[in-house]
Amino acid sequence: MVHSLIPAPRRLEARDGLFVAHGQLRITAPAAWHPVIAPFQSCALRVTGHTPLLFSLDGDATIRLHLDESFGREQFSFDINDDIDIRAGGPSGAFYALGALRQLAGNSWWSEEPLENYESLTLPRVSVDDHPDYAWRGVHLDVARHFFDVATVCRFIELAADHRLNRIHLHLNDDQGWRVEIPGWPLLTDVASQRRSSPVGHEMFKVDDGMSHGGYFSAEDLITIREFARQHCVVVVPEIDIPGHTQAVVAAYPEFGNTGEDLEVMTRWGISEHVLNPLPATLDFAEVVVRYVARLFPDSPIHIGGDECPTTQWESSDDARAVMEQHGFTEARQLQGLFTERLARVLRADGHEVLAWDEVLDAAVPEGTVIVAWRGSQKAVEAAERGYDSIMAPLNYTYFDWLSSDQPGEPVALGGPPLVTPWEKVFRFSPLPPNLDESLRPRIRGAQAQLWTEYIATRDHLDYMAFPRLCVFSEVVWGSPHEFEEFSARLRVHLQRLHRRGVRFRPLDTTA
Ligand code: TNX
Repeated sequence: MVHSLIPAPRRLEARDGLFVAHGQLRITAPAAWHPVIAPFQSCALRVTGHTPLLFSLDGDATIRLHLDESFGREQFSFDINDDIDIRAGGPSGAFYALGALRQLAGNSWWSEEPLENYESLTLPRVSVDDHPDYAWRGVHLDVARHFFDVATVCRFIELAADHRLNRIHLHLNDDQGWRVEIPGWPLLTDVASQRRSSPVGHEMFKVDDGMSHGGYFSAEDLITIREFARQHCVVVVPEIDIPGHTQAVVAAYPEFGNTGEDLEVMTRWGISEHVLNPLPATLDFAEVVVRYVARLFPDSPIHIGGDECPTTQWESSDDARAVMEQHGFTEARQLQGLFTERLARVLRADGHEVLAWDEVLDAAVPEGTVIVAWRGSQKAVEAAERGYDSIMAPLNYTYFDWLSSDQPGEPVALGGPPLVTPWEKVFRFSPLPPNLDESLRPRIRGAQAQLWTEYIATRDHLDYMAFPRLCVFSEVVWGSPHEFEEFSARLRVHLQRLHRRGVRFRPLDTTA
């Protein structure tokens, strides 16, 4: 047992005795790291009753953080003796080291509320060295099928960061809702952000709740999320999903659709055939919207969607056929490449890296686009062989909207068995596709877990689907999975921390 750290450290050496610091802590750290130390300070205030004093100059301190230029940015080591010395390669390394101290310090350090009886900081005397295997350790959250407010998204980011995940991919639009205010396009919020009804229970029973559901983020909201994430060393990756999954857009602006018919925002789950048309005005619109969202996230990669775009309407549209002819396309599928190429070009000119779901590989894809491989690890292999980097998001391991078990009593989820992903299975996931040539290994940036929210409408349900699978995923993508029995023992201890934090995780042994 390595003091139940999750993810497990590369190296941990335990010594005898405890470190105890009474009263107000004093911390020294490079000034540039102070913002990411703030979350630790708030936590220490809840536990000790004092906000730790934070200085940039070396001096007398309980916790001293130093830059080690030989370290990777997320790498860290620490030594707990009479004081605590932390070395890190950058702010994230420092943040993760302090996170590890919170795990070592005991469950009070996970309390959401100030303690009734303040405690000292008590730690085992250990030394730890750690670094991740993968740069991209992500979690995706669908705020389109069900909208989650700023507070819920920030809490989710905080929990992801506690597991050293460093990317949150926000899925901001879909057939069933548009979730971001765009100046000049008021109907995206007035019309597309609301739906009249949602399915009750499983989609296949075709029962409606008849209750309107909606919501959207203002620019200010997204900046709040972005800055909160930054303080937790998480990069927000916004996604505008185009040209498919856009029935809500077409409901608001029928001129961007293919049939001109009067539509409403989709009230059932599944894939709409109402996709964007490939006409110049529509591509202009897509460009304006995506660049606007991207400007709110100047330091972020931008995801342009591209999944599941049915071509049925393009095939029977004269306009679409004319565009095909103009480009010399022989298949409607190629029209999707017009969106991918245009958006990738302008976003890259604006300084962003561009991501897209693996379906974009079926039409033109500019060099440098990063492929999010969801239909299976083979898609990452294909991307790598064609010269693209990719992020592993295979549905059979990383779709946490799938059932947690095949036992009765699980809340309704996307599919029935065999669409089941127990936490034990997540432990067997490897971000490296099994049949990837060794030379292509650097093309795998990392992996991410997906939380699609057709069947997840509340924060408690989100907790249940995300945890403990996200804890397991964090260990795998950090790159330190141990032996299963040892890991499960560690996970049990870790779940007590999450319990203290108020997380409504799925109990490990419950089958009902
Ligand atoms: C496929 S994965 C989708 C989503 C659904 C999800 C349900 C992907 C890029 N598209 O639209 O929500 O399956 O698991």
